[in-house]
Amino acid sequence: MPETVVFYSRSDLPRDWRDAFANAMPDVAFEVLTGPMPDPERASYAIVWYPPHGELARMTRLKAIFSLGAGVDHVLSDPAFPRHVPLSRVVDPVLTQGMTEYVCQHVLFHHRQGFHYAHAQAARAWRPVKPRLAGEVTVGILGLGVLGLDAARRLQSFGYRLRGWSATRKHETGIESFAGLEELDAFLQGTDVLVCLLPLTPDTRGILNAERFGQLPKNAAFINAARGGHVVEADLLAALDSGHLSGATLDVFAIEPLPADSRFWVHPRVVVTPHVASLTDAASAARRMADSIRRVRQGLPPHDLVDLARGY
Ligand code: NDP
Ligand code: OXD
Repeated sequence: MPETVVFYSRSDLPRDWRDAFANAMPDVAFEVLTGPMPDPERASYAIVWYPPHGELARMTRLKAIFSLGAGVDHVLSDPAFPRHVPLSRVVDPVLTQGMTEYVCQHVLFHHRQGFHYAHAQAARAWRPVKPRLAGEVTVGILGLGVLGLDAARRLQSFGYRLRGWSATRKHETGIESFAGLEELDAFLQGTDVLVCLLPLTPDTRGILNAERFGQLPKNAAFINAARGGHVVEADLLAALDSGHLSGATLDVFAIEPLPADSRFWVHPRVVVTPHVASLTDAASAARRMADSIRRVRQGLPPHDLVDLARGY
C-alpha cells in the first residue's frame, strides 16, 4: 500500500499541488480533503493551511505535518495539535524572492513619498518635494529570519541604512542588530520605515501597539507583511490619523478577508493588499516536501523543522 499524503487548504489550488506531487513523488497517494477524513488513520503526511481544529489529532499515524506557508500560527493555534509529530514550514527561494520584491516595492514607495504624489495628482497639483536618497533613510526589520534577512540584503543594495530586531543577536555585515524586548525601543526610535516580518507567537501577538508606534520618529512609515495579529489595529489607525505615521502598507489583518467596513480600505495613507506579499509555489515547495518525506523514511527529521517550544 502506498503512503497517503493528505492536502487541506481553502486558499491553495489542489490541482497545482496534485500535479506537483505527481512529479516530485509519484510513489505516494495524494488525497485532497475538503472536510473531515472518514478514515484518518490512513494519512501518513499532511500538507495543510488552516486545517479545522482537531483534524490533525485524528490522524493517528502521521509521520510529518507540512505547513503550506512559512508561518505556522495557523496550525499551532489548534489546541489539539499533535505535538509529537514533526512540523515543517515552507523555506523556499520562490517565496523568499516574492517577499523581498514586496518589501522593496513598498519601502521605495514610502521613502519616495508615494502618497504625497498620489494626493497631489488627485488635486491636479504640481507639488515637488526634495527627495531624500536611500542613504538618509533607516529601514528597520522586525524579524531577521529567512525573509527579513533576504529583504535586508536587497535593500542594502539601494543604499538604505539597515537594522534588524530578532530574538537572538545577529552578526550580519552592515545590519545593526537589536535583540530582545529590552532593545526594541532603541530599535524603533531610529527607524524611518518599519517592516514587520515576525512569526506570530504568544510573544509577538499585539507587539505593535500605541506605545511602540509612538517610539517611531514622526513621519515613519509601516509595512506589515507578517500577520495581522502583530498589530493593535485601532492603535495603528490612531497613529495614522494623528499624522505621527506618514503611511502604511498592510498585507495582513486581524480578520481576513478584510471586512468591507474596515477603515483601512479607505484610509488616504494606507495601501491594502490581500495577503499576497508572497505566495508558496507548489512545484518548488513540493520538491522540498518530497525530499523531506524521503528523509523521514530514512529516520531523519524533515527539512525546515519548526521548534515547537519557540513556536516558529
Ligand atoms: P523565520 O523563522 O526565518 O524568522 C523569524 C524571525 O523573527 C527570526 O529572526 C526570529 O529571531 C524573530 N523572532 C521571533 N520571535 C521573536 C521575538 N519574540 N522577539 C524578537 N524576534 C523574534 O521566519 P520567516 O522569515 O521565514 O517568516 C516570517 C513570517 O513571515 C512568517 O512567520 C509568516 O507569518 C510571514 N509570512 C507572510 C507572508 C505573506 O504573504 N504575508 C508570506 C510568508 C511569510 P531569531 O532569528 O533570533 O530566532
Ligand atoms: C506564509 C503566508 O506564512 O503566506 O507563508 O502567510
